[in-house]
Amino acid sequence: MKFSKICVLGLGYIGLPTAGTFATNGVQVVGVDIDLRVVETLRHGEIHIHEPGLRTVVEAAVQSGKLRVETRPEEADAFIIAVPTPFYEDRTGDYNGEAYKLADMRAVTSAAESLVPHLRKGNLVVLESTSPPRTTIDLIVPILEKSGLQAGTDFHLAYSPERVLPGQILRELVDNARVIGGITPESAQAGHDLYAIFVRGEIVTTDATTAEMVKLMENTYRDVNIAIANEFARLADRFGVNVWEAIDLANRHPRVKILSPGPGVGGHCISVDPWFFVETAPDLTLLIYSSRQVNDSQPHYVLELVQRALGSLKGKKIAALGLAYKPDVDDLRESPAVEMVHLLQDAGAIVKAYEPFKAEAGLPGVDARPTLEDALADVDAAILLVNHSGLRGLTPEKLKSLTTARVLIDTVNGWADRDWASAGFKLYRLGVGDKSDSLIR
Ligand code: SAJ
Repeated sequence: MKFSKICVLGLGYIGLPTAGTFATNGVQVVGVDIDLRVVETLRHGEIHIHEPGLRTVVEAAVQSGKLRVETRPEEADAFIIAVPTPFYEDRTGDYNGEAYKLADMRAVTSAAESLVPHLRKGNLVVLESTSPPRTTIDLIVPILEKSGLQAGTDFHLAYSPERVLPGQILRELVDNARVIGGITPESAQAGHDLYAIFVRGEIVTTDATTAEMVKLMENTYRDVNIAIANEFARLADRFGVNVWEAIDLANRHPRVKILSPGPGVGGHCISVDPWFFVETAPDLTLLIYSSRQVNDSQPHYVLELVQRALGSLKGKKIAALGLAYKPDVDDLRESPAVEMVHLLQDAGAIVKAYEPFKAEAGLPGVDARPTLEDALADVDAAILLVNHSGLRGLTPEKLKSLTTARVLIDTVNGWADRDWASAGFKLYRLGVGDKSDSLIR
C-alpha cells in the first residue's frame, strides 16, 4: 500500500515524534491535537515537551511544509491514533474488596469518532495508544463502522504499540522492533507498509489482540521486576545489607537481571498499564496486583526512612531534589518524587523542591524553586529523589558550599562512593541498613 498523506491524532510524547519522523521521511502529515495551546505552540515552531532532538525534527518537518498542525482530522490515506489512556482518578473497580484502577478510554473513543466522517475505502487506521486487551476489536471497530464501511473489508485496521523510552524516543522509534497487529492479515500488511517508511528495526505482524497484550506484558514485566527490587531494598534494610551491592553481585549470575529500587514507579506507562490487565481479569492477576501495591507504597516506605533519619518532620525544612518521574526527563506525570513531596508536607515538613529539567514546575501545592542554590539554602536536610545526571554528580564540597543541611537522604543510589562523613554530612540511603553502613565504611 502507498501512503502519501497521513493524519496523526494526538501530538504528545508519541504522536509528535511519530508525526515529525513521517514528515522528515517525505510523507505529507497532518498532526491533530484538540488542545489549542499545543497547536499554537507547534505552529510557532516551538514544542511543548522536552525530548532530546525533537525540536530539530519538528522544526525541519514544519519548515519543509510536510507537517501541518490542525485541531481536526481530515481525509488521508492512513490515520494513527496516539492519544493518552490514563486511568480514572475518581472511580475504581472492586474485586473481593480490593480496589483496582479503571482505564479511561474517553480520548481514544473521541479520537476514533472524529475520524468517522473522513474515513474512505482503502484507508488504514492504526491505534497506538496503550489499551486493555480487545480494545481494537470491541471498542474501535463498532465506532469506525458508523461510517458505513466495514472494518477489514472496506478499510484496514491495526494495533501497533509504541515501545519507545522517553529520553530516547527518536532513536528508538526508528531502531526498535515494531509489532503490528491487524484485524486481518491484510490490515497487518498495510500497517507493515506504513511503518516500513522509517522503521529500521524488525517489523513483525500478528493479530490485533496479541499486539495489545504484548505491549501490556512488556510494561507489566518491568513493573513486577521493579517491585521485587523495591522489596529487596526493604529486606536489605531489615537485615543490615547494602541492597545496591547485593544487586550488583546477584546480577553477575548469567541469568539474573535485577532492576533498581527507588522511591516508586512513575510515568504514564509502567504505573498504569498493569492495571489494564487487572481491570479486565482481576481473578487472574494476583502477582501483577501485588506488584502494583508494592510500587505504589514505596513512597510511604521512603517516608519512614526520612523519619528514621530526622525524627519528627514537624517544622523540618527539607530540600527535595528532582521532581521528574525518572532521570534526565522533564515529565512530572505520575511522579513518585512529587508524591514524596506531598507526603513529606503531610508529615509536617516544609519542603522546597528543585527540578533541573523544569525549573518552573508549576505544580499546585509544591514550592518549586528555580535554582539548586535556592532550594538548598537554609534547610535541615536534602533528599535526592531522581537520579538526574546533574544531581548525582554533586560532590560533598559542592553541596557544603550550597547548604546548611547536614543530613542527606539518597533514594536512588546517586550519591554512593563519596566521603560525605569527612565533609560533615550524615548520608542515609534507601536499601542500606545502619548495620551495613558500618560494615562498608
Ligand atoms: N524505575 C525504577 N527502577 C528501575 C527502572 C525504572 O524504579 O530499575 C522507575 C523509573 O524511575 C520510573 C518508572 O520506573 O519512575 C518507569 O521508568 P522506565 O524507564 O522503566 O519506563 P518508562 O515508563 O519511561 O517507559 C516504559 C518503557 N517500557 C519498558 O521498558 C518495558 C518504554 O519502552 C515504553 O515505550 C514506555 O514505558 C511506554 O510508553 O509504555
